[in-house]
Amino acid sequence: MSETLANLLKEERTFPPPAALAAEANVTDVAYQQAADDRLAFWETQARRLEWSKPWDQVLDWSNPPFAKWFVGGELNVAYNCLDRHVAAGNGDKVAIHWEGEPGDTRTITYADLLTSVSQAANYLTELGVTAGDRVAIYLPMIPEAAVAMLACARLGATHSVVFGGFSADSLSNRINDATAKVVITADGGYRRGKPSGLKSIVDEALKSTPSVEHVLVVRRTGQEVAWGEKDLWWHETVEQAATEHTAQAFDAEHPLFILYTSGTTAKPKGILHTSGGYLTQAAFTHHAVFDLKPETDVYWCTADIGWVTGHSYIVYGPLANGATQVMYEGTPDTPSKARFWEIVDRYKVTILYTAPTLIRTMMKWGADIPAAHDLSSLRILGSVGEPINPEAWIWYRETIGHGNTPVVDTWWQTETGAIMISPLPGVTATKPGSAMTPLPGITADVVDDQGKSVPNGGGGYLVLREPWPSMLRTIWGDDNRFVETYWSRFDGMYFAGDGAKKDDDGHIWLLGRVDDVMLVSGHNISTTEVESALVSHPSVAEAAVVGATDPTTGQAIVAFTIPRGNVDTSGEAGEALIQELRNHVAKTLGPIAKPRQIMLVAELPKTRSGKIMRRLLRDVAEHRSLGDVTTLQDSTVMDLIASGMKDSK
Ligand code: 6R9
Repeated sequence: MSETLANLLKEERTFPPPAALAAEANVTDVAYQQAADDRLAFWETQARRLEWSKPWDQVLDWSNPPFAKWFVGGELNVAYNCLDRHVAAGNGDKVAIHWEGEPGDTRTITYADLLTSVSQAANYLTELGVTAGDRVAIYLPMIPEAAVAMLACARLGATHSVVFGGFSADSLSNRINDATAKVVITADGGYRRGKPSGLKSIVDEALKSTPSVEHVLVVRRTGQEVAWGEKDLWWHETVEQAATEHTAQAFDAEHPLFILYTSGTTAKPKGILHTSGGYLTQAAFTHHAVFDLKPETDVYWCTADIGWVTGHSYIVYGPLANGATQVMYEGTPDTPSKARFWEIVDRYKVTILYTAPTLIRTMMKWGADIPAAHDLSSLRILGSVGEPINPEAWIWYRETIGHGNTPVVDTWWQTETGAIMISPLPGVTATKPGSAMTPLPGITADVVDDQGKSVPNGGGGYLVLREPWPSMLRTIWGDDNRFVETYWSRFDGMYFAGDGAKKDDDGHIWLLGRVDDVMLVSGHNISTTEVESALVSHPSVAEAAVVGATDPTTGQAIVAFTIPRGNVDTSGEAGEALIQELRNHVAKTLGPIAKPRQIMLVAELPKTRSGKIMRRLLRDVAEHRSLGDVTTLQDSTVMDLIASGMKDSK
């Protein structure tokens, strides 16, 4: 970048940890020192959180970078670590999952129950011929069987590939074929927005072009009519009839655990491969440290879908390895009413909530009176993941949901990193709204310039990771070259995350969005995140997405798509006045260079199923092009709405 990424937004507020929480915190600042003194010894200590059948001979083999091996020679079973050992320790009756379906049905599942179900699934998958190293595709709604299926695969050493329920038949068959999956585990359907959605019908469509699939296991969730073929088997007639005892076998620390596809910007999704020992070590450590999890008393709730990496690491593997009690919810936050989340927090007395900025901003749009009508006093830690959280959304989260004294941990990581990398520690860090703050103990992150040189405090550039970490991706499934190309070729000897970032004057890290999204306006690099945060800091704005559109005079010009808060009048002249006010507000906050050329008031933004704004599609709209690939879009009607609004405003 000619000039560094813009360093425009100044945030002066800081929030130290509550004294009582700090006094009892799982992890203190000593951990940073220990990890700095001897990083590998630090990770060895963390690996001892798990039960290994055979200890490792070497912590890290980095003799063939970027292909890492962690805990070389060690053996363990991932599912055993998530289930059997808790039951063996006398915690079988402890609730693992308080599950709530969207229609209001509930299930309470103890660790012993979960072990039984996973053993049955492992036994039946074995009967179907699934053995260690085989791939199994999982295409399920947010029902307990999703976790059961993943853990049953882990138990057998079969590699799971979870595909978001709701991805198209095409996306599903591409992923099945790339991994040559032998079995697909699905359901007749699931509940979303008050209606049963079909899943089995999409699998049927996908299976027209997936020669590797031998069997389809179908969970009955909605009871809807489904077509039935010779590969199809009902879960309740097979798995639920299988033997309830299963002895887990240990696998090598580097045994493949799962593949998870990220779409990125290119057409062909990347199958990110994670392995066993290092992955589970870091998932368990970070869940313990970042959420300060007290397994005896906490009730933890991560609102992510299991089809996102967040669901893998922070619904299934991290929390269960730590013996947590958690809530799992099937549906959307506005069904049957916009109070659904707060009813759940109140009902189960949730203490730790982990959600995404998109949801926080949606709640802001709906208004503070909805959460205010519920008792949220049980909450003690709030987490955020998936996108940069705008400072105003951060403050709103802390004030409105966290009754003004609950630490907010903004956690930066990726499918590729497997677990949280940059985040405050709730008992240690004095947080700044909008900053992910510092790398966790044992992690070496940095911000570098074009040449790969570390930028000084106050500077901006590219986020990199300098040293391998236990839960790092091991490769892209079937494509080592692409793994090296994508992540390890931009800067010598460093992992390139693809995110822009800056260091503030204290050296704290601020994420600025994907580098592909950075705008170049009259020779200045301006980050989408900073302009979006400036917009969200206006009291009339709930959410904003900003893109650079080609402009004859400035090269690129800023075009903003803005969702007003619920109570704001946007009709006719009032709308026009608001747009002018917002343009001036951005210019005043960030400087005239960042003043948007155009602001559109919209009702929705295009998002992926994991809630990330798809700026690529907005760029297509802003530049009057036909839309690119929309298959990962959560709701495809959104784009028609936005595109027609765009024409009207011209
Ligand atoms: C866990 C997850 C990864 C990308 C990542 C970055 C963005 C995630 C963030 C964040 C700013 C945070 N991202 N967390 N940006 N602050 N706290 O989201 O994985 O779906 O692979 O996405 O998400 O751009 O590179 P994944």
